[in-house]
Amino acid sequence: MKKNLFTAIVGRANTGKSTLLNALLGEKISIVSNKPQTTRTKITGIISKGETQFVFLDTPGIHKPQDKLGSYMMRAADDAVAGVDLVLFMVASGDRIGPIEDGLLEEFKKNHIPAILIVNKTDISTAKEIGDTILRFTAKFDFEAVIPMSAKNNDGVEIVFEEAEKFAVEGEWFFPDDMITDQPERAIAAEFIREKLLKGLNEEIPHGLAVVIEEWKETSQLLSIRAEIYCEKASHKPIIIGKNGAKLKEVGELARKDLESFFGIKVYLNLWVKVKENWRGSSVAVSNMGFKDDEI
Ligand SMILES: Nc1nc2c(ncn2[C@@H]2O[C@H](COP(=O)(O)OP(=O)(O)OP(=O)(O)O)[C@@H](O)[C@H]2O)c(=O)[nH]1
Ligand SMILES: [Mg+2]
Repeated sequence: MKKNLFTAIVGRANTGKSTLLNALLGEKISIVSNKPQTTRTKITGIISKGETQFVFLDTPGIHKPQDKLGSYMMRAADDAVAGVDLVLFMVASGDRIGPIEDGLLEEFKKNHIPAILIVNKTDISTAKEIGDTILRFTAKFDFEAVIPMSAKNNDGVEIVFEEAEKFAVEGEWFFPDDMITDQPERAIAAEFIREKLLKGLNEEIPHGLAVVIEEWKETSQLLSIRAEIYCEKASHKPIIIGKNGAKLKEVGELARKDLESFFGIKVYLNLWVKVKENWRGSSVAVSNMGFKDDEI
């Protein structure tokens, strides 16, 4: 008998939600960085195992939106939570309950959504800290299960499948059994490039970056991609390009390797940097960058 399960992974920024999605999939589909608010939209990971098709939805970390992009991100997270069979509520060991966590737990209660508490980053935490974190959160909400884990070290990930499967519902699968995501190829490519930029640049610049794929040509031997990197300030452009183009070259090399391994074909990557002042504050610009509500 076939079963399926829709699960959203939610929590504040930087707790390790995307790392978990990738660990569940055994493949990198959702980009990861040490900067908060890395994930900007809902990312689907599909795993078909035995009788069950698991559909995990990685979501943008919950935060108080400061601009139109932030509002879009929070709508994407809300939208992912609505209608799922189960929520994986992720905190990092040592986290306290703030307004963000309170708000989410209230939402689960109000909508009667079962939730599993995931306490991540146990590899950098003491047993006492892990225990205290569990006590703090379980005192606030009646979780279906508690899973301490290190998503980064792939430790505890199998238990997520075991616990989540209990909430699977009988029914046909929604996706072909070899499909791992419903993200369009271009969106995946743009994200892989953005990840390398996030890693290579510090603080102020990454939040104002967007990557748009302008050209995509594929032959049997070569995938040729032209992408435009948008930043918000003219002063950011030379930093992204680097001395004699060194930074952009480094980003391009790293992204190309990831793209080649993901798409299984040789990739030619052509990157351009453009300035679009304050695009995150404009609904039209946010939508033009590919963040369209009808796509959530
Ligand atoms: N030590 C440790 N670090 C982790 C673990 N899981 C994730 N990280 C790190 O935490 C940072 C954030 O990880 P992400 O997976 O991008 O977090 P996220 O919750 O998706 O973040 P947003 O998309 O910004 O909401 C990265 O530097 C990860 O490498 C873990 O189990 N242990
Ligand atoms: Mg993320």
